[in-house]
Amino acid sequence: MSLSKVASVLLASASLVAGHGYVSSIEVDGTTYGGYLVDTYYYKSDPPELIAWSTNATDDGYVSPTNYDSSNIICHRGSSPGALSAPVAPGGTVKMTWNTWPDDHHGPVITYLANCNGSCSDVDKTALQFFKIDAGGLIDDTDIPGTWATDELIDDSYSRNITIPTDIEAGNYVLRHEIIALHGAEDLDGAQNYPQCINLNVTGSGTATPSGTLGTALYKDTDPGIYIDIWQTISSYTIPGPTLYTAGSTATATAAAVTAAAVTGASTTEGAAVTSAAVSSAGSQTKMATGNMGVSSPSDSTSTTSSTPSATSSSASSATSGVLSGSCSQEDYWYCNGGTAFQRCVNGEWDASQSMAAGTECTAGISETLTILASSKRRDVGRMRRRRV
Ligand SMILES: [Cu+2]
Repeated sequence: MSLSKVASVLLASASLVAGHGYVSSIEVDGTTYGGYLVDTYYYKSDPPELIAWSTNATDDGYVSPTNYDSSNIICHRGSSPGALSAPVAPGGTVKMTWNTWPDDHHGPVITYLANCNGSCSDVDKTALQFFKIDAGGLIDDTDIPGTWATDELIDDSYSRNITIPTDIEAGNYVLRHEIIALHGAEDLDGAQNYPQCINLNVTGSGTATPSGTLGTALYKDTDPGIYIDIWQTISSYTIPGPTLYTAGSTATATAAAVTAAAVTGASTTEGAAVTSAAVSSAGSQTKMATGNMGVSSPSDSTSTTSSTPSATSSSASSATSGVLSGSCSQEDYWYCNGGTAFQRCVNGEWDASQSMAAGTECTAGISETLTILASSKRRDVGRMRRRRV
């Protein structure tokens, strides 16, 4: 070990109280892979070969918005590609598990893919073009600073499941998974990005080649989902980054901006999740079914590799009323039934219908986020004390 590394060890030991996190374990289609244990492997002369990318972020720290145009934002500071890749089928599941996460570091959890166009083990990260495949943002703003995707992640044993699009072409991809902590984001450059990357080898016979965005062009410090005060009631939260890609759609940069109208009085009861409008995927309806008909299952890759919508799919058939049952393909999507009840796509199935809270209604239809319109009554919520870490 070099002297400088010894010095780094001592410094890192002194700053362990920081207590952020990193992805310590990855499950890909049922097989578990080790993450890059930065507080251990960085100091080893011969660390194990992994699907995970290495970094030198031994402080468990973050990348700040002032570095959004630097390569540090791509796969964390000083990152290098993993030597290995995990095979995954289209429609397969990747479960990213963090070693820990501080519960006051609220914010979105976002995941992207980028085609390496060859091996990922020696790819130039600055050339990778990422398309978003999964995103969770604000779930419920009843109690400031709200319930966020990070809180879901903590509740799920620090993990999040991500579904690989069913129609992307086979090849080697970098999966970029990221938490953005917003507890200090009311200040410009106060957000904290914690990106983590792994290598995947997507199998199958997909043909889709979604357009992507360079890592250094994903965000700006003034993005509405980056520069935001979560310590006051939020009428809508826009998940940052390019539009969510969903199988069967063509990914474009034109996010259908859905802005929740005057939600300041969102007087929801527990269970009525307020996820205010954010990324509405313009092409997402192509795989929705109407009424009680099932939606094509994520594992049904043969019918979804085609660019032509299948029989149960029509861009005009997005359900707006009636209880849905059976399978659904867009995990975590919401379905607002006629404005008065809602359901969610959980583990590939529509869950039980729940009534909207008194005085609220949702915008009918299926979308990534449930838009809730509140009665005109304002909530009387005092401004919560800030906690800064
Ligand atoms: Cu912190």
